[in-house]
This record gives sequence, C-alpha cells and structure tokens, in this order.
Amino acid sequence: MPTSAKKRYLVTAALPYANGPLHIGHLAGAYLPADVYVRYQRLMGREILFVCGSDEHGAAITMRARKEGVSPREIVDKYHVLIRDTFQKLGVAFDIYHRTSEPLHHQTSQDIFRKLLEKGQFEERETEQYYDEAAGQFLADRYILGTCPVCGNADAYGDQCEKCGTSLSPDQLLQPRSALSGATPVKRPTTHWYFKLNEHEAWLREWINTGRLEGKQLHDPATWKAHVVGQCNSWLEQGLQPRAMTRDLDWGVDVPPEIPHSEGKKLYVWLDAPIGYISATKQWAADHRDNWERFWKSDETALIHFIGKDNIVFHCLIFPAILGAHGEFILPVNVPANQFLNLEGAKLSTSRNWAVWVHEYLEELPGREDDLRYNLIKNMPEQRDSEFTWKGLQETTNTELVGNLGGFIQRVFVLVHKNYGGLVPQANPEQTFRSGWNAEQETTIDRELFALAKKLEAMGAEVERFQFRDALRVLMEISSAGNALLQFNEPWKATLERTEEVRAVLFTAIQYAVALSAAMRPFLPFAAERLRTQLNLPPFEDSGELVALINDLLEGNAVLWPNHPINLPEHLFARLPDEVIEAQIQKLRTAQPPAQTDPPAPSPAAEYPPVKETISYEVFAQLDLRVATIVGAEKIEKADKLLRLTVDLGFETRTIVAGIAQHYPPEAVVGRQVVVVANLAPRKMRGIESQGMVLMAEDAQGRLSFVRPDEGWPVGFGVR
Ligand code: B3M
Ligand code: ZN
Repeated sequence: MPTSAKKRYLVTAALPYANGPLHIGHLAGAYLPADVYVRYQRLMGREILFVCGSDEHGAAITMRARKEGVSPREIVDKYHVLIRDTFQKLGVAFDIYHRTSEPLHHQTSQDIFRKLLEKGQFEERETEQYYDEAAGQFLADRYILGTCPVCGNADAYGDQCEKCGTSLSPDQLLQPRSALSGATPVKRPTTHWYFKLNEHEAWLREWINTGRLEGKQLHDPATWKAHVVGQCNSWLEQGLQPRAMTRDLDWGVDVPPEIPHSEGKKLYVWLDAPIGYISATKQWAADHRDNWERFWKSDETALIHFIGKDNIVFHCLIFPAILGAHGEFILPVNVPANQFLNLEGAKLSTSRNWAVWVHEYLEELPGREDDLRYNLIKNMPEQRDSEFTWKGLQETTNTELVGNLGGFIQRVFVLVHKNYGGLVPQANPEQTFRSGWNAEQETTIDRELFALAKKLEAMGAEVERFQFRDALRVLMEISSAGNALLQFNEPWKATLERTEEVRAVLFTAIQYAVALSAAMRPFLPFAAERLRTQLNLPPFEDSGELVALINDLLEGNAVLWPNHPINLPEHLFARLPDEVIEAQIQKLRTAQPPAQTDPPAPSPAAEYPPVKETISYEVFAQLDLRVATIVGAEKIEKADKLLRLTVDLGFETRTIVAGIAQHYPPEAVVGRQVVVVANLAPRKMRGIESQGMVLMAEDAQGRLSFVRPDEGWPVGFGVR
C-alpha cells in the first residue's frame, strides 16, 4: 500500500552518539532528508511525528570519556546539549529531541527485554570472551582492535571494520589488542543473553523482499532503495546468527535486576538505542497528553527510519526482528538510508578532524543556514556517495540562491513597488502574455497558475519517493520559470499600451512568489520565513498551507489578492564572498593534512569538475554575452586578487572588477578583446560597482585564460 494511504506518520532520524559534535555528513545522511520529508508532510496537512534524541550509551561514549579523562555522564551532558542546539539552529524541526540516559528510556528498554525473555527469544550462553587483565574489563565492540580478516585494515573494531564496512565479531580479528591498554587480551568465560535472530530469518527475508508478512502487504518493496535491500540480502545470504544483546560494562541500561545473573550486565547499545525512538514517542505523548501507542501499535501509522548506510542492518533486520519478536509493534514501511558524503576529495573523518563541524559553521558563517541546507540537499548521497566542497557551496549560494531564486523575488518586489506602490495589481483574467514555461506560448493567468500547481505536485511526488535532490531541482525550476516569465514579457518596459499586459505578468509573478514561499519551506525554512514577511503574510503554522495553495492554483485561483500590500524588497540571500570560502579551505588544510583514507583511484574523468545540471535553452538564452575590449586596467588597493577593468562595449563603457590580478598584470590585459556577461546584476566589490563579468577559462590547477573572439572582431555584438 502506498505510504500516503496511511493515516499518520512516525518519522525517526538516527540517534546521534553524544560523543562529539555533528558534522555535515550526519546532516546529509539522515537529518536533512528527514527534515525535508517531515516539513513537506506537515505543509500537506498530514499528521506526522518526528522523533530523535541522543544515543548516550555504548563504547562510543565511554571511550570518549576515557580519552577526555571525565565521566561518561559529563560527556553525554556536554554533547547532548551541543547537538540538540545545533539541530535547532539549523532548523531541523523535531517534535522531540530526547535522550537515552532518561529513566523513561531505561524502563522502556528493560520492559522490552523482559518481554523478549518471557517469550523465549533469548538463549543464555556462557562463552569465552576477550578480557584485558591490565584494565580489568571484558572487551567487546570498540574496546577491541585488530586486523580485519577481509581487507587487512590493522585498526578494525570488534564489531565492524570501518574501512571495508564488514560486520565483525571480536573472534574474527587477527592480532587482537585492547583499545584500553594496547595489551594482548586473554580469554575468560562470561554469560550473556543471545537473541535468536536466526529464528527470524525466514520472515525477514520475505518481508524485506516482498513487503508481505503473514499474508498482509505491509509495504511496497519497489519504493525501497536498491542499496538498502541489497545490503539486507547480503546479510540474509550469509545466514543470521544468534546475537548477544548484553555486555559486561558499567555504563548503559541495566539488565533488569530481578533476572538471575544480571549483575554487572548492561543491554547492548544497539538493543537500547532504537528503542530510544519508542521512549521519545512516549515522552512526547506524555508532554502532549496524547497516546504513544497509536503511533507504534497501529497499522494506520507509517513508520519511516531515516539513517546513514552504516546503520542499515540494525534498522532493517535486527530492530524489526526485535519488534516482531515482541509482537505488539509495527514495522517500518521504509528505511530510506543514504550513502556517505565525502569532503573535498576524501572521506570525512572525525578522528583526523577532516570534517566541517556544523556548530562551527553556524558560528563562522552566521545567517547562512539555508546556504548549507541547500548545498547538502542538492548533493545528498541518495544513491551513491557524494561530495561537499567549499567552492561548491559558494557556487550554489551565489548562482542558484542569490542569482536564480533571490534574483526572481527581488525583481518582482522592485517592479510591484515601482509600478503599483507595493500593492498587488488588479489584472484582467482574459489578458494574454508569454508563458514562463515556454517563450513561444501565449498564456493567461489561470493557465499559468495551473502549470505552477502541477509543478508543485511534481515536487511533492519526488519528496514522497525520497528523491530530495530531484525535489529541490523542481523547486528551482519554478524559480527559473518565474525569471523566464519576467524575461519573456519584460514588464520593466511598461508603456501605456502594455499596461494590462504588465499587470497580468506581475500579478502572476507575485503568485509565483507566494507559491515559492511555501514550496521553499521544507528545504530553506529560514528564507521561506523571510519571504513570508516580505509578502506581508502570516508565518507558517505547518498545517496544510501547501496543499491549500495547490488546490487554489489548480482552480486557477490567485493566492494573493489585488491590493494586498507587500513589504519593501530585501535580498533573500547574500553572496558568499571569496574570502570566506578561502578562509574555510585554509582552516581545513591546516587542521589536517589531506586525509589518508584511500579514496578510490581517480578515474581520468574524475579530475574534471562534474557537468552542471541540465538547463533549458530558455535559461541559456537569458545570458547576454557581448564582445568587448579592455581599455583600462588597474590594481585595487588591499585586494591582491582583483583588477578594476574599464571595458568598451561599443554602445557604452563599463567598470568590471575581475579576480584575475594573480594571473595577469594590468598592463598585459589592456587592449585585449574579451567576452563579457552584459546583463549580470551589478554588485559591489571592495566598494567598486562591478557592471558585468569577463569570461575566463580555468584549468585543473586554477590557472585562468581569457575567452576571446578572433583578432579584430567588432565589439558590442552578441555571443551565442
Ligand atoms: N548512534 C550510530 C551512529 O551514529 C547510532 C545510531 C543509533 S540509531 C538507533 O551511527
Ligand atoms: Zn576490513
């Protein structure tokens, strides 16, 4: 059954370990896709609960505490607050951000453990396990290191090799050593509770691959990502084994004390952590006088887990097996896991500090939450690993946010103020003008609004499919169409004969702006709210605004009425200047020698920057390129990269500031013929207004060369 047929949604995002700050890989992996999805569903009027919290148990925490010489409690208290606040500042809109050290969570986990025990789901087993005599501790999971039997990585953990991704048990490690003391461990007997995962293999296989369980169709497997199903099947093929669900540790959820032999035993962190989703729901329900069971124990709930790919088996096999074995809970209808995000050509690495820490980003680039959200959503590792670069952030901010989206809004506001004193104009519904979707086509207001509604629906369909990159692309197509609408109809040429036409065009354009304000909200919540204020509309309540808007537009109805006063234009986004980007690149380089973590051998093509997204001919045709001659050039004080150029376009002379000073001395450029972007919005650089741009070719080393016509070509004419 389609997810949208369900009555309500419960969305979870992986609980981050409270052992360090968040980096951009976390955001791109789980939190931004979840946030976009949830915000979209709220705007579509659906009931949706979005839960998350800190994962405060396990070796991740205790190892960190050892390293910092403090207690685990101090570690989780510190990072829980930092992580929670970072999410909040970035606009990740959880209904609750809980924590697994809360008593409510301990009780919930223990209750589930008891129930599983009662139902005969555990086998108590005594085995020989590695023990560090110097530290006086058993070594499981991350407490033990050794050589990976699969790839030979000398620093594989007892539960997983991070290099090749193989899941391991301590016994598989070659040359095992203690992560605490470095000593070679000895074996000692210990007793643990093993969950009989093997007994669940058959139904898990059926459920993952067909969506069916006991004759019921629980999900549509065609909607699951291929890499998620693939990873599950490769586990299932190897055969599922009983899995220890307890550990010898002194930090974590106690094995319920009334159970014999429970002393000194804690629940395995991967047993208690996903139960954290349930505890968080319980807490939310308690805070809102609601019933948590309607989320977890009703077939009418669609449960969706957003995670990174390293958590797939836990969310698709082990936790579902636990839920199924328990018997009262629903299973997820989808687990849209993302792959990994790389940074500037290498894997993100916390230990090597090869990362962009989100709290630092927020401090160092204030007001640029949406710039980051946009770039990370656009480059989200949905189907394969992807990459973040600082230059890429600059490019998406300056070209797509400032140029396309911000430019459109700015032009609409300026024109409405100039022509109608800031009031939405009256327009004749019969009036024809050129469509923003096709310059050749005559259109009317209602037809244009219908096309807009269809685009909004197309954007939503991509969100429903967990294709957030595509959804964002559709959003930007709407903005491009808005720009094209202006470009094709030139409402700035408001002659007397064109009065009616200009009114219809600007009336339509302002409807686009309203639609964009809602459609932007899942992706760019801060800018959407600013636009809302500019439009003089009330803030969002996240209660069906988008669906109401789409329904109006489908009918050809306006969403902002004549004579509604809009506020003065303000820039929605700000350009990201070179200095800011350079400083961040510098910081990354000094914090860390380029990461050693073997990126795959570069194919020859990998050295070329990827081809940008396809644009329509109409978008290209908006560029006004002209041949020009540089007639003057001088250095700019205290800007060692910039030259101030005087450029002759035949019909006029302009000043252009160009970032070429490190490639050409001023005297070498005077007299050259160049190609200039003549209709680029002017911008101030070092206090000088630059009225266009000179086209330059750039190679892999960042060297620059002029793009120029044949010798002696006449200036002032177009380039196409
Ligand atoms: N804390 C692991 C991780 O951050 C873990 C996720 C728990 S989700 C229940 O990769
Ligand atoms: Zn390995």
